[in-house]
Amino acid sequence: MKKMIDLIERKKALFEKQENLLSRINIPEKENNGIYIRYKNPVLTREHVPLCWRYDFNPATNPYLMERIGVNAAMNSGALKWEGKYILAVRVEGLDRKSFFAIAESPNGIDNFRFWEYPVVMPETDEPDTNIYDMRLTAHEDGYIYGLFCAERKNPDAPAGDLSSALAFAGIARTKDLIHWERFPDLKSKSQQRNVVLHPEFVNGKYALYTRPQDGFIHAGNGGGIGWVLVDDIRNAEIKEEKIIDRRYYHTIKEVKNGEGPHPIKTGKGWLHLAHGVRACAAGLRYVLYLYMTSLEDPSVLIAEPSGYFMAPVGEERIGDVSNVLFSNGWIADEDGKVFIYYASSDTRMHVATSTIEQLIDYCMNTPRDGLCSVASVKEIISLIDRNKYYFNSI
Ligand code: BGC
Ligand code: BMA
Repeated sequence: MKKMIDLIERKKALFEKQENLLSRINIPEKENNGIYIRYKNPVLTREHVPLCWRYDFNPATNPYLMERIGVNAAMNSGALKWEGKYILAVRVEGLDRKSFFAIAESPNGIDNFRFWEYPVVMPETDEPDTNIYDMRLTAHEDGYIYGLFCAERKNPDAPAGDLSSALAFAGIARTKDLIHWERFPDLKSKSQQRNVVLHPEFVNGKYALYTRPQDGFIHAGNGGGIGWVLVDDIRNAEIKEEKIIDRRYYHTIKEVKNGEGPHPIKTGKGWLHLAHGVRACAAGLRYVLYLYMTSLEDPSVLIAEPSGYFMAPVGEERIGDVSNVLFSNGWIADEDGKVFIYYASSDTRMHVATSTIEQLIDYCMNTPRDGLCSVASVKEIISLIDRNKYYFNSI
């Protein structure tokens, strides 16, 4: 009897604790750099994942009220404003290292994110996926919502005993309700592909993709950066021609690799892009976020390339399963120009920062370009000091 009461108490406490977390109000950080405002609490963590996905609440089959199916992380989420709600297509990763997608929604985009009742059942192609992750959502002008994600499988040519060598493919699926998904064949590509993103509009009557060709699973090799591809049929997508639109350069934040984040936002001044850049250091790979812009007439033409990172991990963001990582595959632009940037820190949890289209364009257009060497950086600073002298003398 005592044991039964204990179980009831523990179950009650679990639900209460989670409800407090889910309904917690988020507040903006006081300090900001004029470019964006970070919010204090993560918007999603593994603790947000519904208890019914993790616990068997039948005392007969789970007398110790053990967590049966643990969750390791809630991270890299696609985003979409849908039916007035802020939607995240979350990469949920189990203790077993397998990722899957689950939809969470919030009424205001900054707190009260709640998962839907069931995780997404993503159909497979003829070749089953071992792991799926990092979905980008695009409400395309053809009327469907597309989800493009990485489908990872073991490399069949790996030497015996090599249980790490993998191949990355771009999975393609679409839906109308975010519940029922129709899967198409993976993008046909000579290179490995992760971080493939669908542009929201047709370009010359074709579907347009941001790609990220790599020679290997981890190493870019000759893959020069973020690519641009037009495909005739998204239900059977194949890369015929791929041009690099945002290159990697020596001694920059994207020296080792880069990849498109969510699909770009259309603004009066051009397409606004959010991407991640990776460099190597003694502690491993460091992932930061950066912005760039391309032309409205031709979304594959760069028009603004601010130097350096836009956001990098700070405070607790620095620590997690894969430390020193910020990754974003989702943002939402509201009608009034407010932008919600959803980013994951250290492959562990999700956060939000807000800005406006106007501020982000200003940032892209007026941040100096990367001069690619220290002398050029110093020149930019001196030019700013001199302009500031004039400014101070003139008021
Ligand atoms: C992981 C990803 C990671 C990739 C490259 C995959 O197995 O699931 O999170 O980006 O490897 O390191
Ligand atoms: C990558 C991404 C992400 C991840 C990052 C850091 O290659 O595709 O899944 O956040 O590595 O581990």
